[in-house]
Amino acid sequence: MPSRVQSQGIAYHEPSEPIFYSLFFPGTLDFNLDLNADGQIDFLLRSNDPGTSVANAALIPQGQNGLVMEDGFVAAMNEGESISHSLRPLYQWTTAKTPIAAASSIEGGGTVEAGHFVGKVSGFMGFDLITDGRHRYGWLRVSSPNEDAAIYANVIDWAFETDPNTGITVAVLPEPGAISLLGLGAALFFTFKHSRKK
Ligand SMILES: [Ca+2]
Repeated sequence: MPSRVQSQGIAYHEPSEPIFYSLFFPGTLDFNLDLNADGQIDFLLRSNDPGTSVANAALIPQGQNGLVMEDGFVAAMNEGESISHSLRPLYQWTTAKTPIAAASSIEGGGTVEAGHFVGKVSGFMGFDLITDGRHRYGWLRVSSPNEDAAIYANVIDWAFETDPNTGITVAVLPEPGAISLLGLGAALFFTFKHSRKK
């Protein structure tokens, strides 16, 4: 399997509509994520999966798609980590529905939270879009306005490597000219973000 480090083509996307999960959402809420904009839903982002009795959020792969998991929860990956066929030993690929976070109320007030996004302002989820046995690896960034992505977070942006079976590095984007952008809105947003970062 080829494992080129150099990125040839990265598709970057910033959602035009708010996409979020909230463990306080009253009932189950799904967002359909079509990450490569081909009309096929790739993942469901679910608030409060009814399969468990505690408040939760989950990422649900569709078809053969995969996500990066750590100890039974969606991994909260960091900038600079690589996503490819082989992952760091603490991570695993899974095609199963995987909780992002869970929270239960305790007597006397407060909550007990579980998952890798507990207390994080933002983090990255690794994904694998599989079409005809070919893998396209990517990352999706979530950010929490109340600084706890185990309770509530918005999807900020995502990117994936368009060359099949080629790894991607979390949050690393090539120069703007080398990116195949999905729509003008994404182009404008990227330019803004890129210049602000420097
Ligand atoms: Ca799709």
